[in-house]
Amino acid sequence: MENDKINEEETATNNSQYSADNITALEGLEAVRLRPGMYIGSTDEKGLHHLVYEVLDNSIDEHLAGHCSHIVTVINEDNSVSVKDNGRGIPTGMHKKLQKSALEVVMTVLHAGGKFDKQTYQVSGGLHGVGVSCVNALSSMLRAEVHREGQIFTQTYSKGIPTTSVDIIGDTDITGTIITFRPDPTIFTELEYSYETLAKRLRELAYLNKGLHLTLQDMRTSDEKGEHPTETFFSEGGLLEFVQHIDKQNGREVLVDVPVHVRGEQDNVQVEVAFQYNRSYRETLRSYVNNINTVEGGTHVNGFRRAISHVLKKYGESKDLFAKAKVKISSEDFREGLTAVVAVKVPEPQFKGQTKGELGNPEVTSIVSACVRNALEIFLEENPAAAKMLMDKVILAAKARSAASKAREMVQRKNVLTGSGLPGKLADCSSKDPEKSEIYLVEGDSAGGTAKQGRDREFQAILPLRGKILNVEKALEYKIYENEEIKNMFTALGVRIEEKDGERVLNIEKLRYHKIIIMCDADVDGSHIVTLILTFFFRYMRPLIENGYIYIAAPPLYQVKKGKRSIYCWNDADRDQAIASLGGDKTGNVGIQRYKGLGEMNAEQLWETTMDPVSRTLRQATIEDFESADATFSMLMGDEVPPRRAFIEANAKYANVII
Ligand code: 0RA
Repeated sequence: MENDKINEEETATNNSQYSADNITALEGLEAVRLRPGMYIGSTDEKGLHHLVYEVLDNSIDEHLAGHCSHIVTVINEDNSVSVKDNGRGIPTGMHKKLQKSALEVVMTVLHAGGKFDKQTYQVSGGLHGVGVSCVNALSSMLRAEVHREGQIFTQTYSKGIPTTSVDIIGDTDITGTIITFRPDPTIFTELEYSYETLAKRLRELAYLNKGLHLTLQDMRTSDEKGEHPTETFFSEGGLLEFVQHIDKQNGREVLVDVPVHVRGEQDNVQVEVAFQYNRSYRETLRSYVNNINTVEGGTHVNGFRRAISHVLKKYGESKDLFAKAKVKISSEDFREGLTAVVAVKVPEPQFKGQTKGELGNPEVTSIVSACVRNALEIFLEENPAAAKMLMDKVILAAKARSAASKAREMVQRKNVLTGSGLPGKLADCSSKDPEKSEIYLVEGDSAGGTAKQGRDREFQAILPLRGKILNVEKALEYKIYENEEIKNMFTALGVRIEEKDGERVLNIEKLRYHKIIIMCDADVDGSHIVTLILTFFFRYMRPLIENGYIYIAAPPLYQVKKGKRSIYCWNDADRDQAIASLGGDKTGNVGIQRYKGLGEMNAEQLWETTMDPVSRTLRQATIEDFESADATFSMLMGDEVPPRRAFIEANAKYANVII
């Protein structure tokens, strides 16, 4: 049947068919240009990078087919990108039905994708796998160069339409494909590639495709020796090394030296999972379907979690450990300190969820679950000492969870009982409309006092925080409810943590302010306090960040004064400009005040510079990338010093503080 169809297509070569197909191809490319978001997600920075991932996908397919060992991605000087592989090369022979080179078909026909012969791993519904023709349609220029059968073939396109024929430009003794494309500036709102973004994806792809060398080179910059930044990503151990990398990057100490690593296949679904436990209290789980990161998880992740809970619970019960320890175990307890990567390959994945980042195929759950169950049972049997450590950890997690639940109840119940329930230190605003109301969380009682004098009482509330708040990254949850400053934040904000199906969720229905502004001194201690407060919001009140309610105030660093004229400055460059504009130079004439802390400003100055909505600068806290934010908080607030020092040294130049 399948063969019949192909034969029929190959022989249908009459002219009307040919031109009709051409029109269809053009319509296809036009559709991509009209609604690029439908094909590549967006036309911002994300979409721009997506073009590269799309081209890489084809080369990785060659690797999966066993024909490609090295892929080189080059960011060219003009922000065009070249992806070069040593695969078999895109076929260049005549496509019988369309009467043109297969190369042209692959590059110009939507969904031809170059994968005529393997429909198996075509991704539908997700954002990848739309094919290199989409990239072509969205590029002002694309050039394909194919080394195959001893010859070099090239063709060039503009907006997906060929501008040359397929030309033979020379001889070659290698095979492979080089795609160079320049994203169309009339489509994309951002045109500059980020080395870091591409490096992160290539690193991930190296772990997901062990044995494949992935090189990234940036021609836009060079060092003193004239050499361009270049990195090659390669993993021999695949996911096993991936979980080790994640824990190392997060500065986490592992419980057992070697991760559990499983591979299996059933009904055409390939499963690969690696996981290990560390001494932290967090779960870090990354999941992939056909090399695509599934940020919202899905059936593969459910299968993994089900297996972990099932096997560990059975093991503990068989040894009567939970009853002896007098704890009631919940599935959450098996997730504390767990780092895992779950990667599956599914022939026809269905993606759902808000960002299409969740796998929907129900059959995958039991396939992953069975695979992981087996491996974990064997692991526990073979490593009794590790099993004992794991069980101790699970029991501790259950105890801590129960303590946290009680402590939370105490704090949250007390609020209801004590009338207004608002903290004594809070100077509330008169407005009761959360959308119009703001709260300043201010470092120290003295600056808090100044802010209370300087504010607009109608809509600005002030909550002074004493000194450094608790580092929640290192504290068990129940400890945070014993902390005065944290308790005050819960009550002042009017939010509560509730348990739904064993998960903790933040209820923000009664949130009292839609702007929560952290205001600290512009010095090292102040920055530390901002980080501590952000860590608290990230770990326990993340929806407030996700909804865009969290801001950081920016007090000025200098006041430059001459006579009655004064200019506030937020950095050294502005200061120098202010000095010049007031007719002074660095040696004097002009008065320069350097503000080390909020306390050096009077109420009026604080209002003018930092609190007046008309003139203040607020920085909104956002989460661009959950995984790297998670890793950064762990690393900044955790135990390991070297990664923290490296981060501070690398990022000090962005910090707007006086050291
Ligand atoms: C179709 C068939 C074959 C290879 C490819 C496409 C192919 C596509 C791309 C895109 C970028 N690099 C690529 N490398 C290969 C197999 C051809 C054969 O059987 O030799």
